[in-house]
Amino acid sequence: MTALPAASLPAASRGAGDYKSKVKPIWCPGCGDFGVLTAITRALSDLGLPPEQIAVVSGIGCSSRIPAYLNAYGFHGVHGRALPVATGLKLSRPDMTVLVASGDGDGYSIGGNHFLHACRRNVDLTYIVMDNRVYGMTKGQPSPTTEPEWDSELAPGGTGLRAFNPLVIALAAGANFIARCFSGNPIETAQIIVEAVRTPGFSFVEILSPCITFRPDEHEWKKAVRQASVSETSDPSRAAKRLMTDDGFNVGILYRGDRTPYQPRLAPVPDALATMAREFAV
Ligand SMILES: Cc1ncc(C[n+]2csc(CCOP(=O)(O)OP(=O)(O)O)c2C)c(N)n1
Ligand code: SF4
Repeated sequence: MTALPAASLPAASRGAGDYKSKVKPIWCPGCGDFGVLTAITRALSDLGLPPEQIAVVSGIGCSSRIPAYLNAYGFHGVHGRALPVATGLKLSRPDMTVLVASGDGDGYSIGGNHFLHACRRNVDLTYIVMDNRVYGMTKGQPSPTTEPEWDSELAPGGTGLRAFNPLVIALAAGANFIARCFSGNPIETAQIIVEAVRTPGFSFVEILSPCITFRPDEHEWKKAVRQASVSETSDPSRAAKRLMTDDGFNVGILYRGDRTPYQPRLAPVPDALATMAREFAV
């Protein structure tokens, strides 16, 4: 858990910089995750949320370091387990805005099962996955979104395995908001994160975020990404068709539904627990 957020300024005087912590990122210079950090801080400033009302939960990976760089509550947890932690937090503290940060290895491989059930449960969370199609932190193994033919020292000749499409999976499993962004466009990404947070239910934001160290070929992404030529839809069958025929580089909000978020009524806290909570309150 990272430190308590710094004391709040009045909403009007809070800029994006006020959502950055004093911890300096140790990402490789040029890593796409810098753009994601910029986009998140800008989105939080646009939303005008007090830092003490925000929690950012992550797993393990270069991308999952992001809570430490934000001025908000943070939980840098266990590999692949960010979503269950965030789900518990949101259900017990519905007043908090909860963001979840992950990578394609953390979120789709070891955490893949939690991804399906988080979409299905539709708890009011914003799930940001920094997809670089590789395990960056552990030095370049292929992930579930790596192209089958990607040739590398650790997978000579490529894996030959079909890459999965996280957006289609999210749609089929019940996510209420689905978008794709590019870390090289932090302003547009911030606008989409704002929409994701404002849309009730489980919002999934896939951000193409190059790993310039183990996938230097991803420098080319800036030429490949384009604004989706069609506007968002609330029709799941139209969204599915678009996503199945998409080359993976259309950015924008692709789907927004109107499912009611899952938020069971909280049971009253038993006396003994309430006493303990008072004793340990900070
Ligand atoms: C239980 C467990 N298994 C494996 C690891 C090793 N490990 C750490 S990060 C990581 C992959 C991270 O990849 P990704 O989520 O794509 O993040 P990136 O570093 O690319 O941002 C792995 C396999 C671990 N920390 N814990
Ligand atoms: S290894 Fe890749 S993902 Fe990790 S910090 Fe470096 S560029 Fe970013």
